[in-house]
Amino acid sequence: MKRKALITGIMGQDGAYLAKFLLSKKYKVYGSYRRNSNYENNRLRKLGIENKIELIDLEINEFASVNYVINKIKPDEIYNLAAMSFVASSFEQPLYTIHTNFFALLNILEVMKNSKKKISLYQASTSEMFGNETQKSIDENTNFDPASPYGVSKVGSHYLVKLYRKAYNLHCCSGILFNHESPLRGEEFVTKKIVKQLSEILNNKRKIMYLGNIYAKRDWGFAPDYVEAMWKMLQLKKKDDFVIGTGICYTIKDFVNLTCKYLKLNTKWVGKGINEKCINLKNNKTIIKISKKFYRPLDVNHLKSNPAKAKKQLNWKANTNLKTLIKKMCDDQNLFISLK
Ligand code: G4F
Repeated sequence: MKRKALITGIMGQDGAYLAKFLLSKKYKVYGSYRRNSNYENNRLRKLGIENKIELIDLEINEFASVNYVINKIKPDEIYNLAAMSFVASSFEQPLYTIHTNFFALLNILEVMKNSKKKISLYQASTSEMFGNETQKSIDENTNFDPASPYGVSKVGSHYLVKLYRKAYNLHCCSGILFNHESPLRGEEFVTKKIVKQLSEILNNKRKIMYLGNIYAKRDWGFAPDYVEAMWKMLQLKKKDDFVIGTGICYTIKDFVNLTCKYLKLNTKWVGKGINEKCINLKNNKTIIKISKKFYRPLDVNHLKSNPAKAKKQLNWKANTNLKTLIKKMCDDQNLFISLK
């Protein structure tokens, strides 16, 4: 009998890579998407797996819908990746963020609690839960101090998982994933925005890019490495929570500079604060400016993981460094531009 996995949020970056990974492990994969959302399976198509997955229409905020789908499929494993995951938007849509990220998980946990079948659940926790708590490496014992409605919603969910594990002995765990990117990353996130817009500038399809806080530091890994960690967590007999990251962090400005280097754009930064800008030395034109529009009411300035527990207990480590990640993203972007 094939093992059955249900992935909520299958249309996102992680959902698509995880589906591909689970298919390679011979799972029967079910993927849920929102009834009212624009049905976009371009990521699944790009990975060549759109016909290998059973897509399920699920309204994750409705208990009846969650109850019906889980009892119909009877999955062995559930990966709850459905979320309002863009931190900046969570300031504009706090209620929607908390509903989608907190109450949806509660629906799943309640169904699991009442189910006779042993179901394992992976919950997508995040480094955004730590906020500006620390400048040091973050591990599973670091205090939470969320700096956005998104971070708050994820802290709540994180504690729900712990509570249901302890109180009802449910097989559930949370992966505290630091930023993870890929060619499938959405354009609203800063890495994809930088790669896409600099590639457009290089190809004379755009003149200028605007960024916000370029001094924030992030610990960026490669999404396909991270979905393997999700699966490994669910294979543990005794479920536990893990920090997943590379252990190295860079500023947004570093990411820009490494991308320019890979694209062979010879650039120089001048000015300070809101007036800082980046100049293309080939023609002396400004290609990057800072805009207040992309600043958040509160930002997380420093995120760096300590993934030692995952290395020891899951035998997992990030295999892709930032330079390789940028190369993968740029090569994909430029192939896309050249095919247009
Ligand atoms: O790419 P970002 O939007 O990702 P952020 O906020 O770190 O969140 C991502 O990673 C989290 C894991 O830590 C996930 F939980 C979350 O769902 C998401 O996947 O922004 C990164 C940094 C921020 O400090 C932001 O202020 O880049 C800064 N930034 C500067 N200019 C910008 C921009 N971010 C965006 N999106 N767009 C800009 O123009």
